[in-house]
Formats: sequence, structure tokens, C-alpha cells
Amino acid sequence: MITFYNPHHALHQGQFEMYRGALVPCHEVPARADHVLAELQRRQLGDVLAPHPFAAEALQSIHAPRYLAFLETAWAQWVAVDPANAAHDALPSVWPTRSFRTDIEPDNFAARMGLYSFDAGTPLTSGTWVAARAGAECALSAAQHLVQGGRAAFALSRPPGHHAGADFFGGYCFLNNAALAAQHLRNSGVERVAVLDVDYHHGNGTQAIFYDRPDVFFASLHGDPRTEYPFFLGYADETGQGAGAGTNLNLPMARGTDYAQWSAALDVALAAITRFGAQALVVSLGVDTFAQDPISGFALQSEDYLRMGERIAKLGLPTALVFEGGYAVDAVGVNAVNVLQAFA
Ligand code: B3N
Ligand code: ZN
Repeated sequence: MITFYNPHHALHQGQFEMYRGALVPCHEVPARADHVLAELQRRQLGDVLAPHPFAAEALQSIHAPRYLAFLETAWAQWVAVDPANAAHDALPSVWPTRSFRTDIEPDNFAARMGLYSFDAGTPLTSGTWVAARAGAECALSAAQHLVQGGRAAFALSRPPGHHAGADFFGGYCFLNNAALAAQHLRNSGVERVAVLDVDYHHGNGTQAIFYDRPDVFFASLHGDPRTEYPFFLGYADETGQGAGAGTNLNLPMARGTDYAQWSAALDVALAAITRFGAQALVVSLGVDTFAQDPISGFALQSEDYLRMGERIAKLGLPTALVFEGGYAVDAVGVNAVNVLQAFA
């Protein structure tokens, strides 16, 4: 198995996220990717390469041009508001909720931050754009590896991606790496692609991007959004719309879910992916389902990730795995690489 590692990921190093009315240290830290890389190298699971460069059009296959233009220049805009802003990250604080207009991009920077985001937990930093773009290129490179006949590839991307929509960031995500990989497969002639999201949190961005698409199946196993982030999407009755009716499968589960319960849901998702006739698979690989994860509520153990990988690999599909969440930093390397082991 080949890994595409984002050499610029550490340029995105947020300081604080909003939680219960206070700024708390960010959970999504560079050490997460460092631990995964170290574990991959310790087990010698294959080559680790820098991603290939991709033209801007690759990002535009998923993301709105005005959103990309905003992200690319956001830090400069933030510092232009006040040079003293360079000392701290930008966080949104005002949003256009129901009845507000979103067709106008206001001149005010805080308003633009709100227009293009959905929470106050995702700081934008001086290095966010460079890191996010290189992370997206890891996912695109992994997809390209499958196009060239590879069995599996891992995108060690940071920041993560599955909460990012076509034109918004949130949930620590800016560019939707998994969606970019799936779309690259489609653009390269793979007719039916499935995205399997095993992160603790529902991949609202990925779902929204493909919700009316008959050619991309999205299946997600996650904490019940009635109690778990991102709260406003991820319910079982969301099954796709229009031409995409029937191509979305949400399997929400209660806090405390262990591997026996979780793997029964995995079987349901994998059976649906098989029925769909997927020719390639993209896995949003979050390991925040781990019992000791500090912000999540499932009860998976490190050895469960070995079985998870074996089960997914048994599908026999060309598979691109894209790193998402997982915040028990010391265990994140072992857990993620346990999944990858079956593809090595
Ligand atoms: O859910 C949280 C959250 C929960 C507990 C916290 N503690 C105990 C300090 C802090 C934060 N925040 C909402 C944002 C969650 C983003 C999840 C990103 C992710 O992994 N997506 O897959
Ligand atoms: Zn997550």
C-alpha cells in the first residue's frame, strides 16, 4: 500500500476552538498525523510519498470558486483588517441562518467568515490554505493511484475534510478530501464510486455534496446526531434525493456503541455498497470511534480496528483511505494503521 503524506500539514496549527462558551486548546493538532506517519514507518507498510500537484480545476470539481478564492486569501484579509490579527487565528462569530441572504458576499471579513462556515470550532490560521490544499492533493493522488491500477492508497491528509461542503468549512475541515477523491475517480472513468465514512461524526459535507448524485453512494456510521456533532444532518431518513434517491445510507448509533454493535452496522453498509455495484471505494477513515477519544462517545478498542480493516478490505474494491478524525493522540497512529494493515 502506498501513502501520500501532506508535507505541509503542520502549517495548519490552530490554537483554540470554541466549546461551551470558552476557548479550549484545539483537538485537531499536527501531532495526530505525526503519530500515524511514525506507526506506518515502524510497521513498514509501504512507500510514503509527497502528493502530486493538481491544477485548480481539481478542487473546483467539488468546491465553489468563490469559496476557494475566499479560503486562499482569507488569512491576508484577516491581517489586513488589523495587523495585530497576525498574532491569533480567525474564528467565525456570526452566521446567516434561516431567512438571511447567502447570495451576497459582504465586505466585512467577519461576515464572510460566517458566510463560509457553520461553527466556531474551526480556526483559520496563516497556514490553513497551504496545508488544506496539499491535504486535498494527497486524496487526489490516492485516487489517481487507483486509476492507475493500484489496489489501495492512503491519504495522510490534515486538516480533515468530511464536514466541509462545496462552499463551507467547519468541524476542523476546509476542503473535502474524500469527496475530491471520489470525484477524481468519476472523472477518470470509474462509473460507480462508494464513500464509506467510519468516523465518529457524520460526514455532513460529503453527504451534501453527493446527495442528488446517482453515481456516488455515501454510507456513514456515526454518533446519533440528536446528541452528537454535527447535530443537523446524519439521520437515518436521509436517503438521497432526485436522481440520487437511494444512494445515501446513514447508520446513526447511540453513545456507548461497542465493536459488536458497530460491526453489525458496518455489514449493513458494506452490503449496500455491494448492491450499489461500486467499482471503487473511498473510506473516510476517522478513528475517533476509539473508547478513549476525548470528544466522542463510542467504545471501540485498538484491536477492533484490525478487524474493521479486514472486513472493508474483503470487499475487494480498489480503495482510497483518507484520514479524518481521531483525537486520542497517542493511540491515533496504532488505531489508524491497524485499519490500513489489511490493505498492506
Ligand atoms: O464536539 C465537540 C467537543 C466535544 C468535547 C470537547 N471537550 C471535552 C473539550 C470539545 C469539543 N465539539 C464540536 C466540534 C467537533 C468537531 C469534530 C470533528 C471531527 O472529528 N469530525 O469527524
Ligand atoms: Zn470525527
